[in-house]
Amino acid sequence: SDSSKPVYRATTTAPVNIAVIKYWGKRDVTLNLPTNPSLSVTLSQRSLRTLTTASCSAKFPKDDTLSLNGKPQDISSSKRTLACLSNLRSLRQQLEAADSSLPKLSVLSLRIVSENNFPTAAGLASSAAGFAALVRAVADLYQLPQSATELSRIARQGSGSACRSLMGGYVAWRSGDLADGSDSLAEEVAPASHWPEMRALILVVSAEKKDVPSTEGMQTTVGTSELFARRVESVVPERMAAIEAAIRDRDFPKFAEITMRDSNTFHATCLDSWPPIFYMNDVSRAAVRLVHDINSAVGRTVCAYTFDAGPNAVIYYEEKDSALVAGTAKAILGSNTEGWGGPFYETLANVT
Ligand code: 2P0
Repeated sequence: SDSSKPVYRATTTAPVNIAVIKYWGKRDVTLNLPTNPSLSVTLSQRSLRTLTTASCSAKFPKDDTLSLNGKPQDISSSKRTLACLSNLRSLRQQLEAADSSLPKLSVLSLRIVSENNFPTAAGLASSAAGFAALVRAVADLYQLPQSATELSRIARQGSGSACRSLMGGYVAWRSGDLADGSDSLAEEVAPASHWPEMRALILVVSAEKKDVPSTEGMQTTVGTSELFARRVESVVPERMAAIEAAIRDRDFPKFAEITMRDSNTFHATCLDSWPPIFYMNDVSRAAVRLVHDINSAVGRTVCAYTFDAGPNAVIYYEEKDSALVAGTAKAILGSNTEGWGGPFYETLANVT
């Protein structure tokens, strides 16, 4: 009877992360192995997050199910979701094989229910928080002993950037050398508490779905951009070392310059792709000019922009400059810019 078939359940949240050294390019599309390392700041779960509940039971229908924002998703056509679930099931099977007193959860079908509190697929890193939450929820349900870094290997197969959302603070994704991806992992460079003054303001220029999906855009860039090779060979390795030092020293001007330059280099390789790819628009460019204008008017670097695969701006600044940066950005962009989609999110980067 159904009463002898318990429902096991775990609920978790995962935050969005915003890269300051961008992941763009895969050396292996199936395993999501990147052409270069990347580094991100994890945002506060209080503002942007995915909430996921994973449950399993012998009562459930035979096939695993996943719903996102109330809409059922077709898991069987998502190789990435299947890869994550099969990796997690094997880890659970290992536990069950070693301890026969454990319930055999690995043979039960899963029901995963996920909800974002921000626009999906609008260049707001929804896949990062989504797959990180999925992996964390099932790992918790299965009571897996693996560390966040070990789980990042699984989340990476869901979406590359998801591997960086399993940790707080400043997180590096080491690209790794091995063909099987076992050394392509995320690690915390510094905890949130190391630099708690960091803030991020998200300027939502458009909540529409983006034009060119990341995977497709990356492949076009890898295959056609001449600037891209130099980015991978020398530009990113030097910037990774420099930004890790800036984070260690809490050197905001240095952190800011590297962040802005890497966003610009990433979008330059997009423009250099054939056919060219555009993610930034006129409103994005107005935000770039505003950040440079604020910095030059103040006479020191108080804010830094970065843009992902979409037009939305993320502006990093320190708490002490909050009124100056967030106040000015809202006053100018919020009221005067045509095509402004809003809303703004001010988020404590870093405090989870
Ligand atoms: C990043 N982006 O580092 C970069 C910067 C967009 C621009 O990671 O194909 O959704 O799932 O591995 O992770 C967006 O790419 O791509 C991304 P997949 P993902 O955050």
